[in-house]
Amino acid sequence: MKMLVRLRKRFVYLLACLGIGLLCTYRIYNVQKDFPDYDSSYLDNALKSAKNARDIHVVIGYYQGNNLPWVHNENITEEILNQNMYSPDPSAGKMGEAVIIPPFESPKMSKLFQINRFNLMASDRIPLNRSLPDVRRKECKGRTYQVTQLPTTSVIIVFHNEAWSTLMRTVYSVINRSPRSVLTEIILVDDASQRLFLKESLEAQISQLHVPVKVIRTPERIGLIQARLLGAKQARGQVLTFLDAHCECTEGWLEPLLDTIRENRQSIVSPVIDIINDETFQYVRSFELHQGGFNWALHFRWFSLPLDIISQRQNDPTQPFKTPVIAGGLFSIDKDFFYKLGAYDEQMKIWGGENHELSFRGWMCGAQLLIAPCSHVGHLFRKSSPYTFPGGVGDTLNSNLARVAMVWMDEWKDFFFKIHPEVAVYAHNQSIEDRLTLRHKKLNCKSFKWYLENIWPSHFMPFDDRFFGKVRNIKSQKCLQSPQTKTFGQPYGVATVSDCIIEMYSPQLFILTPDGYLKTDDSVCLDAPEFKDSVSDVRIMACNTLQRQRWSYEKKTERLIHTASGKCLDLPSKKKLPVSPVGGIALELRACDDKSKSQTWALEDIKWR
Ligand SMILES: *[C@@H]1O[C@H](CO)[C@@H](O)[C@H](O)[C@H]1NC(C)=O
Ligand SMILES: *[C@@H]1O[C@H](CO)[C@@H](O)[C@H](O)[C@H]1NC(C)=O
Ligand SMILES: *[C@@H]1O[C@H](CO)[C@@H](O)[C@H](O)[C@H]1NC(C)=O
Ligand SMILES: [Mn+2]
Repeated sequence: MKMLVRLRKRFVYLLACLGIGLLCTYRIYNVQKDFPDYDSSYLDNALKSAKNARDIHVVIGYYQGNNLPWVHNENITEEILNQNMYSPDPSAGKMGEAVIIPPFESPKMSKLFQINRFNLMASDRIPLNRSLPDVRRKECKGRTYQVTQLPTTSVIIVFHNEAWSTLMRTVYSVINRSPRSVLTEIILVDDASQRLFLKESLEAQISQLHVPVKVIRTPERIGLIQARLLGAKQARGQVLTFLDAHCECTEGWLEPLLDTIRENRQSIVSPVIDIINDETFQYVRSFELHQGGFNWALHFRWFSLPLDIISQRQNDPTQPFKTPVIAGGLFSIDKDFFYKLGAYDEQMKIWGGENHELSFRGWMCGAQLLIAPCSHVGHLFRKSSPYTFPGGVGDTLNSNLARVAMVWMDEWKDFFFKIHPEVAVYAHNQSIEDRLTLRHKKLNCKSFKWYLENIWPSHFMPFDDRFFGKVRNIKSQKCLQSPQTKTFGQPYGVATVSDCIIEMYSPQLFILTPDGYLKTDDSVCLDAPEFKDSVSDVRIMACNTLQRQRWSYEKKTERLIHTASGKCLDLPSKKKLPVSPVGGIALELRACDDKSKSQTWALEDIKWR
């Protein structure tokens, strides 16, 4: 209980800090990482409503400003905060290797870690021009680009109290690994940082570089969206390339981005985002074969590429592939097209949801959003902590998400607001006329239905072609429920039935797609082994389009038949202990039996719009 109170305090503080900081996670390599600062877009489980916050693996990322009560930083003085401790060791971190701080220095290391929530001591040891491995596939290394044909670009980097070494390493990696002729300039937008080393001494340093680098400073904190707009306004390159302030670009990162825009000016293109480890600064290659999407809470998620894209890629793995949503931190866009498309929604505050807004708007209004697999940029992902906490969600983010839903999601906004009433309360006083005019009058954009059908056919939203609602077992009168435990941010575990909950309760809401997948939020599916003998367990796990996840509902007999085994979804034959404290009963597959009442299921439609 004490723990809860403490966590609640933290959470309240966290919300108070939203103005200066961000909440987010990022999931890749099945590791959850956070993004505490100016990371535009990685929303997380932590932002679920209090109602269903129990047992959710929560990841909190925050920019902690100078002081936060729960961090033991009382000894981090202004003097330390304002000191630039960059002191490179020429071999530290070379070729993207990990930097190991010797044990005798670990007390100091831990203390400094709190400042930026990454290993500042390690960062300060790595030269600004550190070498990195070339992580591209061989097909990418073999590709050449006509640099003279590529459009020019301005690289725009927004920062707030960034460490000097991470910021400057970002700048150096851009300069050292971009063809000089296409790199017009680098624009640093300082969103009201307090650190002294980011002031005159930064300007002195960048004036020495052989690429124009300028700093724009905001008199007060304006947030990521406004800061990017400010940078974009001053850009002289043909393409805007946005980067976070703690990235490292690898060899050949820029050409594929610019080439994609050369081919089609209406492209919005992201690199593959690799991982810079927050403790060691090791450069870790990440998966290429993921695309961005979102869950029912509109939180950004990575999902495996659909099979049709994977098979297209077999001919040419260097080709950019579609992504329904971009992660939002790192991307390139033609400058004129950016403005033609409506830039950013200026009424969105500080941070959050702007990547969804840009992605929906892009796809629905004539752009294509792509990931260029030959472009790899490392991003420093900060560590996550598993918290369980109660509480609501931040004003900023909810207000932004409410705008996204109201302007772009048509009838799916009803669904979103129904299952997230805590966001719906921010809908009443949004003025969205300008954005609606942009959508319907200026750009003649397509519908959200078109977007779901054509751009993200593997989505797991309710839709005209499918059942949406509760799946009730007739004999027990209990409802199919996805597990409350999460692995890799997705519910995972044994499929159970539990007492039916009357409200729109996400874990008990399912869709049954026309091709027979019984899916729920976060793209998880009802799954059972294919073999025909013996009683077998039924699970909820990541959807994978395999036969073992296909089901058919026989209306007449009300049975749910597993396609691969021909067996029926059933209650256990003998009384089993509930698998969870909430009393879930684990399900089984059993030979179908006309007389068995425990094999009968009612699909109860729920009105979602
Ligand atoms: C802060 O410094 C004092 C004295 O220098 C020391 O006793 C104390 O343990 C330090 N606190 C932390 C959290 O490091
Ligand atoms: C980085 O810069 C230093 C000093 O200019 C130089 O000696 C070193 O070779 C450079 N390292 C790389 C990897 O280019
Ligand atoms: C909208 O309502 C919220 C709370 O309901 C309030 O905090 C916010 O200031 C309001 N915004 C405007 C523009 O009126
Ligand atoms: Mn970032």
